Amino acid sequence: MNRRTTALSAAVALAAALALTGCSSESDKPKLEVSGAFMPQPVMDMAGGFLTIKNDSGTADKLTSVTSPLSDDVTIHETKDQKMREVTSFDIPANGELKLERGGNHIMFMELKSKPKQGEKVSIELHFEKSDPIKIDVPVEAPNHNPQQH
Ligand SMILES: [Cu+2]
Repeated sequence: MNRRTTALSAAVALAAALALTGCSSESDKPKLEVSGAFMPQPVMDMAGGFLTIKNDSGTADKLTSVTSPLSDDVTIHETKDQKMREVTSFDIPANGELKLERGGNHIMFMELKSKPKQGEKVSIELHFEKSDPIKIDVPVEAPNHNPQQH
């Protein structure tokens, strides 16, 4: 084996080691943090839910469903051209965030079992493609509450 071959095989080994490192960091679990959740006090037997999910990792995830004792019919909706449409999931980009806000993407609660009032809290559980489920208590705000308007 001449010197050149030795250097080459060392380089190949190094590249392989780097590739392995790259792989293992990509299989890290997404780090999700939920903030700013609220539900406007429902006026009929349906309600919307809004929140932000921040992803502090290099791994993208997806919000796939939401469950709650408040309703057996909870879906996730996007709004396009002022019309809402059910979707199967929302992307939570790596090192980014998913925002559910008025006039845009939202959680939809139908056929409410009770009508929560302002000041009360609604328990919901968020389900993801990769992360473990996250359970949070969502405060009920005034029917016209909108944190975007300041
Ligand atoms: Cu909707």
